[in-house]
Amino acid sequence: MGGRTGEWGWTRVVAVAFAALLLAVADGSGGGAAAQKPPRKITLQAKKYDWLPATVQIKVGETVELTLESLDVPHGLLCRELGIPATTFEKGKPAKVTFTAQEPGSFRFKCSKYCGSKHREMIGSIVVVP
Ligand SMILES: [Cu+2]
Repeated sequence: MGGRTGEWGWTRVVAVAFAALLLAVADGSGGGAAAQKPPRKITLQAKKYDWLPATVQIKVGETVELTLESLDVPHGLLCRELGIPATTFEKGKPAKVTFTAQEPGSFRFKCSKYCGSKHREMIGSIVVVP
């Protein structure tokens, strides 16, 4: 008897999992259509002790793909307010980060990889306009 109950329970688990899978697939195709708009690509270069450009302007809701290039030593990008984790990159080995700004404002980002005496002054900003 106990075994039978167990079998039934298993069948239900499978049925629920299958239903969840169908829902996930349905959701995925819908989201895919919405996400088809390609991200805006911006190249951000770093050199001791500047960001080029120092200010990046984007729009709320816009998905942006930043390509991070170093012109000299290894640097890093960090912008907690926009959810960009510390990402290091070096000359000849660019890194990419993708993010979507959810609200307008001016957000400062900094170098997250010690690169010399004025490392702390290596600050730029991402301006998100409505
Ligand atoms: Cu740096």
